[in-house]
Amino acid sequence: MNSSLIHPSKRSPVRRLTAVGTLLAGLVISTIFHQPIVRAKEVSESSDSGIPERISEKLGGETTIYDRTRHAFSRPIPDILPAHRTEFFVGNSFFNHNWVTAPASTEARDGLGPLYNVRSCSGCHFKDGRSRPPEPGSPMTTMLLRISIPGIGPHGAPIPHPVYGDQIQGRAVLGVPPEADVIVSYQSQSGTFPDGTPYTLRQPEYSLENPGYGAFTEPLLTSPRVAPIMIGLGLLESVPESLLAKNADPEDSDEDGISGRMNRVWDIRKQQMSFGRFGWKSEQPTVEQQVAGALAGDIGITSSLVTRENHMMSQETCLDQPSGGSPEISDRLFQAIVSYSKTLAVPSQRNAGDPEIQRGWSLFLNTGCADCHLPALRTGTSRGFPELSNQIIHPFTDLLLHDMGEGLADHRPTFEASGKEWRTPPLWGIGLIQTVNGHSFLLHDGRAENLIQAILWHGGEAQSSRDQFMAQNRTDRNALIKFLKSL
Ligand code: HEC
Ligand code: HEC
Ligand SMILES: [Ca+2]
Ligand SMILES: [Ca+2]
Ligand SMILES: [Ca+2]
Repeated sequence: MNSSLIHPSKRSPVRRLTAVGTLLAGLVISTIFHQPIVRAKEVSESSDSGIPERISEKLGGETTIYDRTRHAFSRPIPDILPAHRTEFFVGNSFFNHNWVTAPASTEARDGLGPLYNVRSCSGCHFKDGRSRPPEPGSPMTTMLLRISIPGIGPHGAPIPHPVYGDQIQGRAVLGVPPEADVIVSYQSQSGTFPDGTPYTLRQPEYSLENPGYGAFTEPLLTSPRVAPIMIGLGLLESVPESLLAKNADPEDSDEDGISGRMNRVWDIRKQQMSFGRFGWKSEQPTVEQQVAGALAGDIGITSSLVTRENHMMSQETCLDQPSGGSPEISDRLFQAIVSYSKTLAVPSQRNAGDPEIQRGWSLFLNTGCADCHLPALRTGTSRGFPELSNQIIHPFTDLLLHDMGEGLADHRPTFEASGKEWRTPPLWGIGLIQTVNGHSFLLHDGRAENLIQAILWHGGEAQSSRDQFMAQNRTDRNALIKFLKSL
């Protein structure tokens, strides 16, 4: 990391927030919360993107909402511009509604498939939240399997499989064979913490069954991915590239074992390579391109940005299917979904004054978690979205790629991300997934059944951090987990 940053392990222990000793219940509106807020000035004085001693419970800056219910990920940012509010409601409607086969009387919503995964965005991002892996033995529906063949394609992109393309679509419109069922099975491994507490981990294995277009040619590269939470994406898009670049240390020149690299990916709008921010390997440069990719790849809806249907020329039955228009989604609706995806608010941290949570936060810093899960960033001037501009945010990500070791590797390079590298995922909202989505599965493929398992899978650059977590006593581990659950 950049040497101007204060390394957490070199700092004095985090000060207790004496004024905030009370346990807080219900909606957090009390003025004592103004106590721990890191003011913009403080962050800029300590370091641009550095590690503050305290974080505000307003994880999304002034765009934070106070909601800890099942709707916590579905709220627009407060003070949203009226024009964006309109787009938010239109976008919300199209995010949740099912696309139908063309031609249909509801012309604005037809064009589904011919190949698709699910019929709506919310089919995976249920309640704007996070999807879960399928039960062992059942076909994958709400997550997806990216595929490719070995080699490097144009601009460094993976090379699509000649028949099945770059993703398995397990469903298709009537008369068209679906591509395949992706089935997961798990192998359990167990071990014990140094203090004797037992744990188990499960390593997933995937198989492709019922192929609709002939056997899969080997070797096939695969990468399973669950759908992440939709909150705060406009904020993450607004963090200046220069700020993120400061945290990159591709050659690990400060020798702290952590490199952190930027992915450079193809930007369709700009027709040039751009910094990748979105997706588990940072393979999309903008929310807009991610949305266009999802429309085409996951639902089979073409847009002005991704004009091609998701099937390959060799999938002949697909070629005869009626189209829902050219493109299938109008620019107005497409932009409404993009705007919606940028303006979903981040919920506040809960119970920030709880002493155990504060201790967990200090352990988070001292265990090296914050080296990658960066606690504070600042957005720049967001073009077209003044309401997202100049915010101090606490996403707990550096948006950079890290080698996470063999255990998590997918061995499928994507642009500059190697088969072992993953983008640090934001941790805001992580403690509300159970409430909103009713499960606790974590990591890119949902293999971790809870927070502890997610940490234990950390390897590579995060190995030492993981080992420090393991070596903690149970009380400390619980405090750290409680802190994560407060996010
Ligand atoms: C089949 C499941 C599925 C559907 C349907 C789906 N997504 Fe996603 N979404 C994902 C997955 C998986 C990722 C992570 C992608 C990756 O790692 O490449 C993702 C990532 C995203 C991201 C980036 C989030 C981040 O933190 O990087 C956005 C934005 C997004 N989806 C929007 C949408 C929109 C809008 C739709 C509907 C047009 C949609 N998605 C439909 C599974 C889905
Ligand atoms: C070297 C960088 C790095 C360090 C250090 C690190 N992490 Fe992570 N963390 C990541 C990456 C990258 C992932 C995503 C891995 C994946 O999904 O395969 C991740 C995933 C997670 C997840 C799951 C998030 C999700 O949305 O599924 C949690 C929770 C987490 N880390 C917590 C921690 C904690 C707690 C620590 C300190 C003990 C820590 N991390 C240290 C990089 C890091
Ligand atoms: Ca279509
Ligand atoms: Ca395909
Ligand atoms: Ca380093």
